[in-house]
Amino acid sequence: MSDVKNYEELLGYAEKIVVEACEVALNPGIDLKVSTKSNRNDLVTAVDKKVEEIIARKLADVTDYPLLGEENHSIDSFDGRVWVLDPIDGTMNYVETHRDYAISLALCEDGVPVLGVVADVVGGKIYTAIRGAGARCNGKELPKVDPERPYSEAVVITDLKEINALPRLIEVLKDSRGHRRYGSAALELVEVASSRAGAFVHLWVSPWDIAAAMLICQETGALVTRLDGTPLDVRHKGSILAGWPTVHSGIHDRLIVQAM
Ligand code: 2AM
Ligand code: CA
Repeated sequence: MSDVKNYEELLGYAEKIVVEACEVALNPGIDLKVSTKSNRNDLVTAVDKKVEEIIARKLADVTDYPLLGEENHSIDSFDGRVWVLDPIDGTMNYVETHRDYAISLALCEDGVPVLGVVADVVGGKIYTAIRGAGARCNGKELPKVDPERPYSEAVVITDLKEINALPRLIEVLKDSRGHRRYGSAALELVEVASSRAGAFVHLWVSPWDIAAAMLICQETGALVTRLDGTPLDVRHKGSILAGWPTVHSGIHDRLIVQAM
């Protein structure tokens, strides 16, 4: 085992491993064997498990950090360095629409993402970030988001499930450019980082859904919190509100502050 410590080197390994895993997702060579988890639309396939196994093995060749993976890898604690992996984020899309799914890999230090890779597998885009050093897409620096672009110019990414749980969202969305939904939290977050969407609202994300993409957002100047505006601790499942600064406060004020 090599003694790999520095972020650039680690990101290089992570990116290479994720790019190789994209080929497996695109050409898995095995039966999908789709099954359900928490509900009929929460899917897992043999490919989710295969991608996770391959990435776990390759990570273990270069570091001895523990791995938290959605399908098969648990950790005792988030202390120190921990890899956090979603082998396929957007499994429903993987099975049904064959696009808009991601491989998401982050390295956390004491529960804080310090580097991240999100692969838009079908779109052929690899988003990366190192804490404090900016975010990139296919190697090219992602420009900062516009901190003053108003809520009225923002497309908001959210879903019927959020609207059902928060009926006020319907009124809030009327002030925006409208809403969209892609079905992969990691890809939805990089839409915000890439300035194509102004905000992303989801009520039930897990660490592996957001660890990498949240850092990519933060490195472009987007704000990432819980829906109520409190800090987001990626170690725990819960809500997320990510957005360009004015759009983040625009949603928070309309949805939370004005409701009080
Ligand atoms: P997944 O595809 O890895 O399960 C879709 O709503 C987005 O939310 C996806 O990023 C999906 O990740 C995530 N998600 C988290 N919990 C989920 C659940 N119980 N059912 C479906 N999607 C879930
Ligand atoms: Ca997944």
